Amino acid sequence: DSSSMSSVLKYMKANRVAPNVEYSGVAKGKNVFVIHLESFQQFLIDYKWDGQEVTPNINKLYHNQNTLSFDNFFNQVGQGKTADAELMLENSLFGLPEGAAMVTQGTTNTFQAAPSILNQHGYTTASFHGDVPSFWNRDNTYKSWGYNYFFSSQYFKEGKGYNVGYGLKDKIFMQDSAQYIEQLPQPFYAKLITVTNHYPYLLDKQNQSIAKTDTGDDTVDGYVQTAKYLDQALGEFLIWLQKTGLDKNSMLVLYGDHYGISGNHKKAVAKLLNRDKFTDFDNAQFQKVPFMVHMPGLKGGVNHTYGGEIDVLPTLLNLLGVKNEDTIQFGSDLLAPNRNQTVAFRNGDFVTPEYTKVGSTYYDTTNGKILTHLTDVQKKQLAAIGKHVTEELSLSDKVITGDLLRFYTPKGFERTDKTMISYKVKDA
Ligand code: GP9
Ligand code: MN
Repeated sequence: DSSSMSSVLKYMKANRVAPNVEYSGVAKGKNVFVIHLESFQQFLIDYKWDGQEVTPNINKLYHNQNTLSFDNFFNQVGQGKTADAELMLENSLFGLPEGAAMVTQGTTNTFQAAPSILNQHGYTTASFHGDVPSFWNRDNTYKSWGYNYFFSSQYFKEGKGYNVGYGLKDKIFMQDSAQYIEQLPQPFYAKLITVTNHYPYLLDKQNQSIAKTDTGDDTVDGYVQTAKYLDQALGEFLIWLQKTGLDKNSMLVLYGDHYGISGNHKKAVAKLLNRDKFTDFDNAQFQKVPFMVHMPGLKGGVNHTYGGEIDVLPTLLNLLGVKNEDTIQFGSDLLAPNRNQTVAFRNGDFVTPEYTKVGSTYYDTTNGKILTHLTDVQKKQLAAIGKHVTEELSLSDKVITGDLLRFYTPKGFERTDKTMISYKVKDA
């Protein structure tokens, strides 16, 4: 209701952080590629196995001087996994404590999502994914978000051995997406959701080009193989971008959506990371995923700010020079000086540059040690951080469960008319 909305607005007013003006509009009018790296964790960056880099193309991009890379960027998903990541990235709203908001609210809710916002700035918006359109209710949610096009499995060629796990293999998917990308009016915002690097990390012999790891844990050991395959698919895609010249007028955004290896595989992970143990603190650190923005001429470097998926939309809108002052977004520009570096996890745990909370245990983030004797000052700080985390999560939940955005329209915002959008949706 409207009283919930006023508490949300009050929160926004108190917590809004001005973006980094040095980066405002540096990508104005550029095409945007958002590449969703399925289950891709930060530890894979520069990771070596079997005498080779697992992901050389992603590593190269990570270290490129025209890439803004982040090494303290966390996934913040809950049960909705990929769906939560998509929701956060394009709305700066948290996933729900249970289930996936794309499924439960995606069809009916009012959103002020990236595609709608960018449509108004002359962008054509399209999502690409090699699974059936109904998965995570994408076919309906994307209309609510304003996606002009949704290229799902319905649009891609089929063949023997083309699919593995949840959909089209990444190399075929990226290759086959090209014909549609080429036809998009520019500037466009195109999101490509890969899927091969998904549990249980299956891949045909022909496409395996690195040995499995040797932890002895079957749910873990194929991970490097599919991660490498994803990296190669991206490498081929980057070459295509160069061939078309699209690399020159496009901004490339890459992110990992969530962990590939869950906290239930401590022994195997310790072995992978060459450590003797893997604690709950290590597991919190293990939730880091890549976030990179690449563009010719962009002032890059590895940025150490603590942030996460909730912060992507304000970051991108600033780079694109889109005014973003009265929207309902729970994140902040990752490049903003003096931003709040508290990273909230869906279960109320959090990480900051100083503190890490896992359940009822607090750690010193700088060294991973358990804080056993909290000083009064620390107690106060932790209580304040905890309160902030609870507040942002519960207010975001109210926005979604109460469909509060239908009561509030940012200045000048116009939602893309859903009735004008249609995708091929014959389901398998
Ligand atoms: C399926 C894919 C997988 O279409 O996006 O989602 P996940 O299992 O990672 O949430
Ligand atoms: Mn996923």
